[in-house]
Amino acid sequence: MVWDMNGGGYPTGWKLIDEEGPSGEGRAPAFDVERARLLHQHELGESQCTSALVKHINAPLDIVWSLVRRFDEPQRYKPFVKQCVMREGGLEVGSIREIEVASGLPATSSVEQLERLDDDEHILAFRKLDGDHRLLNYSSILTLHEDEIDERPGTTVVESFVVDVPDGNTEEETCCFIEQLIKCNLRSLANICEQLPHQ
Ligand code: A8S
Repeated sequence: MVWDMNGGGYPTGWKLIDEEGPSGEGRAPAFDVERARLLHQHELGESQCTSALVKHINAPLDIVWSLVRRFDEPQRYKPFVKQCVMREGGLEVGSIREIEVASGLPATSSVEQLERLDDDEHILAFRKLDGDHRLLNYSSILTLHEDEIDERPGTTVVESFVVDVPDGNTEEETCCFIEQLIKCNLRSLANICEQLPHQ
């Protein structure tokens, strides 16, 4: 389920991925939402679309960040990544990875460049440079925010993207397709982090 957050303290249009149902909808986020909003502002060109998804994870931020920051190993949590090979660098800005996409998707590969990796602010941004897929000029930003619920350490993930709307598709189709993929990624990230042992 995706709840469109016009209330609850999130910016308009952000979509909260929440399997718990509408009860969680109105929960006031315990982090600086204005800062998050500023981090996820994209400049939108002509025929581009953008969206932002939000997922709460019941695990400390350090655990979530330890998976997310590994630009060289997206297969750790992204279920559609079959394999990843570094073409240039490792975790420094400018590094380039090539992903082999799992079967069943309208793509086979994606070449992606790390644009930002901030271990203090917990920000990761990358851009798709090339590959056999239809998502031209795709770039995304993922940020983590400490967000405890009932005094239990938690993390809110915000992931936003901007992309060209491919010829023959509508803005809505494009956004919807990408949102589905990101939702799978963030659910998988949550499942893994929530199962890892931590105090
Ligand atoms: C990500 C996000 C996305 C990845 C898309 C949207 C992609 O790598 C996959 C399937 C496609 O059809 C397009 O964070 C493309 O990776 C999984 C190859 C671009």
